[in-house]
Amino acid sequence: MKPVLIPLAACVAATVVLAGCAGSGKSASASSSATGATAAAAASAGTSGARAAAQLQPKSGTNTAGTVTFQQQPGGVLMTASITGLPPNTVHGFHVHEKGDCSAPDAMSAGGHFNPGGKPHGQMTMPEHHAGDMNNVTADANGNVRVSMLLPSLSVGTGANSVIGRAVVVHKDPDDYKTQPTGNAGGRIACGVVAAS
Ligand SMILES: [Cu+2]
Repeated sequence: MKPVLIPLAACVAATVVLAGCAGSGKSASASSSATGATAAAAASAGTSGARAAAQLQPKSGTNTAGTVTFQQQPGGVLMTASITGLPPNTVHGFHVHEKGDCSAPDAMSAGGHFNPGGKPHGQMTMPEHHAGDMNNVTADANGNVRVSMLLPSLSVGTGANSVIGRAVVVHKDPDDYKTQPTGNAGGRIACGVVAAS
């Protein structure tokens, strides 16, 4: 935003009432055109509004379960997760894996991180990361997670980066966002295949 140039005296309370001060609407149109560009770029990778979901099943002898939904949006894919049965106040690696196969008791059947671009593993905010890299999830005092993230490198339904037919995996340990290619997140404690919904 650049409205700092305008009548500062008239806008002394600008930090609080920015919208009121910038009555010209300049700041609003500037930011919306920026988002619009991102939107156009991302929309080509998926059908806007398309949805998919995965039901997480316990793996590796845990009671961890949950539901993960994906919806194509202009800036990426909006992922929402609701997970139960984690140890209280713990942090867990959380990724989309390449194979939609959760049949193994340890979920190793889901393969590695979903990585259609052949990138190194990293945090999804870093320039280079697997398309399936998501942020760690943190369980509350009751062992539950409710979180949403906008995933910039995935799509729903079309293109090489579509989540459909992949798997969502919850790990025992936190992802360090560095160790290649796994993030050193430990065993797989829940897994769900992603299907169109
Ligand atoms: Cu993983």
